Amino acid sequence: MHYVALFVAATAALLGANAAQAPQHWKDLVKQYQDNTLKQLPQGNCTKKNIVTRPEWGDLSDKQHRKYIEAVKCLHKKPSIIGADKAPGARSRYDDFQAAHIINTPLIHATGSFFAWHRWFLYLWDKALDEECGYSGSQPYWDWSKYVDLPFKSNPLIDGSETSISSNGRYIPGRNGTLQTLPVPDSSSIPGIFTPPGTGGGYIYEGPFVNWTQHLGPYYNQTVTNGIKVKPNPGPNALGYNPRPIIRDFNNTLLLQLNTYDAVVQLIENNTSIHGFQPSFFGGAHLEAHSFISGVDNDLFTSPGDPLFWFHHAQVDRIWAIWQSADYATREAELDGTITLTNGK
Ligand SMILES: [Cu+2]
Repeated sequence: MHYVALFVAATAALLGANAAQAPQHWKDLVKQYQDNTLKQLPQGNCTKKNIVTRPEWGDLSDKQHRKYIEAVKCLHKKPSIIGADKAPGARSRYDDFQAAHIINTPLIHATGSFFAWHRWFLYLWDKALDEECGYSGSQPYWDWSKYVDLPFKSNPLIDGSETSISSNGRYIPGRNGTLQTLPVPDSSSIPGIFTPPGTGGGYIYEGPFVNWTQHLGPYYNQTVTNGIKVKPNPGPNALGYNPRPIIRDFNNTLLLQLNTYDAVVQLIENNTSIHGFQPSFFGGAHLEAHSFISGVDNDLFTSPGDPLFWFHHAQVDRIWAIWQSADYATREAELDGTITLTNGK
């Protein structure tokens, strides 16, 4: 695979996107992104011919779905190399990625490095899928808007079939939402992240990831009160060994607020500076989709433990790339803030 930068890599993925129900304005933004990105080529070793593309899951064939699922399971079988000093609970190469996210969480969320760190993280993930597990494609994205007003079973990514990333958790009634406090010195002055209960709350029960075991986390022990009792992590900073299946709690209401095509267009158009774009996106569409997935995704630290994380963040990266492409000269290297969570406030 050839990489220059992932904003370049992501370009041609959009060429295959099925945006049939998308408003014209959104299609124009996507077209502008493709044109402006291709105009920059060749760049280094990257040309129009070898550019890496990111597809939307629904645009891939079942055969391609199976290959991807196989590669993720392969990373989950390969032994961890991160080292017990860093992450004593890590058992697999998959866990190494989750551990890196846990360890870096306070530096990479609501900080200047949020977008760029996660772009690099996706790049390393792609590289591991390719070099360690022989997956020749690139991480597909989850187009939230494409399925947002349909039952989640309409989305082949989460329809629970053998070619999906499994589906919802079993429904558990009578739950409260979860509240994550932020890992800052005086968290009492900063509102946490509240997620209301959704339509699942239990373990996933259909599709290829039913027998998947997560090993690290949780960081936030309040998830214990949200339906299934999750054992607190026995190690330091959620990095001890704590095997358990995946919990999900899909909630379309959350996506309908900030993840529709119209909302995403507004996010891009209304924010001409990174200082508006990043906080609006981080606290808006980005968080809503994490909360839609729920389970381990109600945990800022451990969210990559659910394989849906990669699809969600490929879409976050795509939206950032579309925003950047409107004015590469200014926006390509523009960052918002320091590397202290919430900028030390
Ligand atoms: Cu993250």
